[in-house]
Amino acid sequence: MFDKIDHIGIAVGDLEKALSFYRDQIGLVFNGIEEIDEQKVRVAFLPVGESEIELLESTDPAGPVGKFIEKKGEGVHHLAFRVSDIEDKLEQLKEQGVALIDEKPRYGAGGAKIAFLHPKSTGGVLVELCER
Ligand code: CMX
Repeated sequence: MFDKIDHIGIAVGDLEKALSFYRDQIGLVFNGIEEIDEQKVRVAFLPVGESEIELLESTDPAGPVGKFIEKKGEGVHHLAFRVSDIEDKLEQLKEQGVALIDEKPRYGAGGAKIAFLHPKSTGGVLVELCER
């Protein structure tokens, strides 16, 4: 059903500081920064193997990442699975009783279609479906 881990999202207080570890110290390739107004975040993607690390810096304390950092501090924020036919997957999961945050996909970083599942259905992990 899920093809692979597309990316792991990490909430950070300061993108530049986080890059000094992920890019400069452990040497991951840095593919640039994108601001996603709708999500109130600035993100940096760093591919590693078949997946990517997504560093998320909040641009608004009231946004989802700002609220997460205020409550839990910096750390792993979400796990994104690559899927095909995201609309079908959302429909199937809904029929199985999984709590969806997004009933319909929206557009995320890099123009991907994304949708979130609620952590109350996933063992406390914010899960994203991602179709590229
Ligand atoms: N991981 C695990 N649990 C999380 C979480 C996360 N990232 N974010 C929130 N939660 C938990 C909270 O701890 C809380 O649990 P309890 O009810 O047990 O206390 C519950 O979810 C509700 O959280 P909240 O702080 O009250 O926050 P909201 O209800 O306002 O929103 C959520 C929570 C998940 C619906 C919201 O953050 C959301 O819509 N997230 C999806 C969008 C997002 O994260 N975008 C940024 C990513 C950008 C990108 O990759 O494109």
